[in-house]
Amino acid sequence: MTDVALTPDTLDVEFRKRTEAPAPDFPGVHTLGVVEYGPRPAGPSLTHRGVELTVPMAAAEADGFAEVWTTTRPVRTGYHRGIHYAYDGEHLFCAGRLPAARSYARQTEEAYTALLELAGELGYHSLFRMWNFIGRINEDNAERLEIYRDFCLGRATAFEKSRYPLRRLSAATGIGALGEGISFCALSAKSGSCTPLENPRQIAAYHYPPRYGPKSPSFARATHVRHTAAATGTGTGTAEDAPPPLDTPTHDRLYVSGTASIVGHASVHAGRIEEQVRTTLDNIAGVIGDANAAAHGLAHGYRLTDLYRAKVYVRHAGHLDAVRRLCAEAFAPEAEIAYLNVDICRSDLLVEIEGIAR
Ligand code: 3EB
Repeated sequence: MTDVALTPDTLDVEFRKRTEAPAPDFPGVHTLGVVEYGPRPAGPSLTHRGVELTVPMAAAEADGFAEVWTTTRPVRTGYHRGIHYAYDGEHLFCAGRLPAARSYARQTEEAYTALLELAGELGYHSLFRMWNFIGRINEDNAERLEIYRDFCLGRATAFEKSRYPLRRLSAATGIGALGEGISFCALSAKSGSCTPLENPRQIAAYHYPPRYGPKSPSFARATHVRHTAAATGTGTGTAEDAPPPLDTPTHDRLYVSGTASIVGHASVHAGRIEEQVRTTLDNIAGVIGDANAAAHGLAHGYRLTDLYRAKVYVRHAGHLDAVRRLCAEAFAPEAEIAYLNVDICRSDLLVEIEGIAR
C-alpha cells in the first residue's frame, strides 16, 4: 500500500472559474457533481460530469464559479422523484430544484423525503453534507410565514416522518439565493464513518426555541467523515456493491456548516460587520478545535488554517472588502475561498461562512 499517498483522495472538491475550459480528464478521476454559481438557476441535469446544478447567486467575481466534486471511482447517474443523483459506490451526490410557490413546506418535505428514501434504498445511509439555496429567504410566503421558516418546517417534517435521529443530522448550509424557488444538493456516504459535531458555544440548531419558527433548522454544526478510498487504491474500482477490504485506505475531512454570528441561539452584533465576521470565525475555530474534536471522540482537531476550501456569503456588497480582508488574515494563503453576495437566513445576520478542513 506504499502508493496510497500518491493516489488522489477518493472524494475531493475544487473551485473553477465558470469561464475556464473544463479541466482535462485525468485518467482515474471522475466527476460526481458540479454546482455552478451563476446568474440564473438551471438544472439539476445529468451529464458526463455527473449531476450539474446552477444556483442563482451573485458571485463577487463577474462570471461566478463552479464547485466541482471529483472521485477516483467510476460514476453512475439516475433520477428518482425529483432528485437527480450520481454515485460512485461510496459517495452519493443528490440535487433538486423547487419552483416558485405560495408556500414551500410541502414541496420541501416531499423533496427531503425522496432524498432520504433514495439514499436509503441505494445503501448510502450516512448523509454528511446538505446545501439549501433559498430565494426570497427573508420575505414572507403567501401565508405570511418567512420563507426560511417555511422551508425549515418542511425539512424538519421530512426528517421526523423518516424517523431520522436528531443527533445524526449532518452539516448544512441554509442561505439566500437570487429570484424565487429553492435549489438544494446533498452528499451521503456508504461505508465511510460520519461523526456530527455541535458547538458548545451554540445551542444545537435543532433545539432552537420556537421564536425562530414553527420547526427548528435540521442540521449539525459540522460532520467529520472518514472517507473510504477506492478499493484498489488506484482508481480502478467499480461502482458495484462490494464491502471495502480491511486495508482500504481512508482520508478524513471535516465539513463545517454555514456558520454565523450566533451565540447560544441569539444573533449577536447586529449591524456590525467586523464583529460578526470575528464571532463567526471564533465559532468555526471552536467547532473544529482540539477540545471540541476530543469531546466528540475524534483523534485530533483542526485550525482555521486547515480549511482548504471556504465559501463566504455576504449580505451587503459594500461589506465585501472588509470581509475579504478579515478572512484573508484568518485562512491559509493557499485556501480556495469564494465570496457570494446573497441574503442570510436571519435578517439581522450579515455574513455566513462554511468550509472544509483536512
Ligand atoms: C445558524 O447557525 C445560521 O437551515 O440549513 C446555517 C447553516 C444556518 C445551515 C440551515 C442555517 C442552516 O442558524 C443559519
